[in-house]
Amino acid sequence: MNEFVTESYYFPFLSLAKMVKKDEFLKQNEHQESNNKQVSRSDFPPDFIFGVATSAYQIEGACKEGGRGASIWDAFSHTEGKIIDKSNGDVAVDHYHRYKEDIDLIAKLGFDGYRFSISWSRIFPDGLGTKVNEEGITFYNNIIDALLEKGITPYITLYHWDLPLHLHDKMGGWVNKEIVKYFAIYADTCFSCFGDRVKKWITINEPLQTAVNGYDTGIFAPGRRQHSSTEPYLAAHHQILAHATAFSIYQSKYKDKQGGKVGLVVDCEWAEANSDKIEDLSAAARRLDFQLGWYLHPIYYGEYPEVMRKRLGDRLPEFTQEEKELLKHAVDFVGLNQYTSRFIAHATSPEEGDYYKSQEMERIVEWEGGEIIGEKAASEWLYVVPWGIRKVLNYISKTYNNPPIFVTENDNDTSPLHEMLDDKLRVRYFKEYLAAVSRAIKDGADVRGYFAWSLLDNFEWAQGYTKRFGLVYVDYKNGLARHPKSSAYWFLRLIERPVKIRMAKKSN
Ligand code: GBH
Repeated sequence: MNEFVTESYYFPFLSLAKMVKKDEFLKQNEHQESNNKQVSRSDFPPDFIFGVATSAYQIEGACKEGGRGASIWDAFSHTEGKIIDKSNGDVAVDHYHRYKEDIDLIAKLGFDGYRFSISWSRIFPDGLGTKVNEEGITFYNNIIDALLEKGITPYITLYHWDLPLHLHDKMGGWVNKEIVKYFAIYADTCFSCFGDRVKKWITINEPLQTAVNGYDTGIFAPGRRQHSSTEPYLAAHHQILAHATAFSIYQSKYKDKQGGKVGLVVDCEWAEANSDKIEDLSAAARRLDFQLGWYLHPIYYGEYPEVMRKRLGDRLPEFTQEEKELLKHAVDFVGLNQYTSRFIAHATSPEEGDYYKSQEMERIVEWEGGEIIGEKAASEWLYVVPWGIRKVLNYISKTYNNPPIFVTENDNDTSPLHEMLDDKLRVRYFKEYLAAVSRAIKDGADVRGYFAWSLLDNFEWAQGYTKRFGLVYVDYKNGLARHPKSSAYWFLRLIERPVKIRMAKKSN
C-alpha cells in the first residue's frame, strides 16, 4: 500500500489548520493568543496543579558527596569538547546543600507541586542494585519531608538522563537489555522507601532524547554515534521495557497499599505541515509518530507505529507476546514536555543521524516569505509558538484515548542582560502558553497540571551554564545567590488565591 494512504488517518486532524493560507494561519493563531492576555487560575479546573520542575544532575552538585557514584553525565561533561563552556555539574547550583532554601522558595512562590528527579547513583552507586546507599535515601527523604511540611506535592522522576556510569562501562547501558532488570530494582527500591509519601511517579524523562542524542547524534551522554543505525532504537526499546516493568512492579506490590500513579514523560515539538501537499501532510504525521508514537504506540497499541516499522525494518526491535502484555496500558498518566514547534516539509533530512534521515523531512522555522514561526528565545532551538502546545495536547488526547496529561515541562530561556531579572519575554511566553493549555482543556484534553521548567537557572546539558531556564536567577559569580525573576512573581500572582484557600483550610 502506498505510504501516504497508510498514514492518512491523521489527515483530517492535521489539515484542519491548513485550510487557510500560511500567513493568514499565523495571524489567526497570533490573534487567538492575544485575545487572552488575562489568563487566570479560574481558567483551569479547581484541582489543577501548578508546579515547577528540576532534575538531579542539573542542580544538585555534590558529585562526590553522600556516597554518590559517578554517572554518565559526570564522565561526558568532563570530556573535552562536549560542553560549550567547558563546565560540568560537579557543583551545579549546589542544591544538595541548599535544598531547604530552595524548597522555601518553591513555597513562597505558591506552587502546589514540585517535580524533581532522583539521582540513580545516589541510591545505587554502581547501579547494580546490590547495596542501597543509605545517605542517598536520607537525602531524598529530607527533601520529600520538607516539601510535605510546606504543603507541596512531590512528583518524582526516577530517570532524568544520569545513568550510573558503571552500568554503561560494564554492559553498554541502555543498549543492553540487562538494564531493564537493574532499573526495575532501582524503581522498586524507590517505591518502597518513598512511596508512603510520594504518590506521583515518572519513570523516565524524554526517552527520545536519550535514544537520539545519547546514541545517534552523540551530543548528550554517553555520546555514542558509532552504531547510529541500530543503537538509538535499542536504547528506546529498553527504556520502554524498563518503564513498563517498573509500572508493573508498582501495580503488583505497591498500588493497593500506596494508591499512587505512575507515568512516562515524552517530549514533542508540534509538527505543522508546511503546506497542504499530501507529501508535507504525510511528513508532518510521520514526524509526530517518530516522536510520540515511538513511545506511546507500544503502550496503547502494543507495537511501534506502522510508519516506523516500515521505514526502519529490522533496525527496529520487536516486542515478544509477553512484552506486549506487559506494555498494555502501562501508564496512569502521560507527562508532556513541550517547548516549541516547527513546520514540516517532505525532504531529504538536512540533519545528522539515522533518526532524522529515516524521517525524510525538514524542520522549518521560516516560511518562504520569511515569516517566522514564532519569536526566538535565547536557545537556538526554541521558538515561541503557544498554539503548538494546544495542538500537541489535543493530538495526544485524540490519538491515545484521552489519557490524563500533565505538562511536565514548559518554558523558554531568558536572553538579553537587562532581561535577566525582568524577564518580560518569558512572562509573555507563560501567559500565552498557559492560555493555550486552558483552551486545550476546553477542547476536551484531560490536562491535570502544569510544571514550569525550571525552578533555578542550572546546568543546561551541552549548553553548560550559558542558558538560563530558571524562574529564579542564580548568581554564579556571587556564591550562587538566588534571586526570583519577574516570571516567578508572575506565577505567584497567578497561583495566589488557592494558596490562601489552602492555608485557610489548614487552620480550620
Ligand atoms: C528538556 O528537554 C529537558 O528535559 C531538560 O532537562 C532541559 O533542561 C530542558 O529541556 C531545556 O532544554 O543542541 O544542546 O541546544 C527538551 C528537549 C532536547 C531541547 C535537546 C533542546 C537541543 C539541545 N531538548 N535540544 S542543544
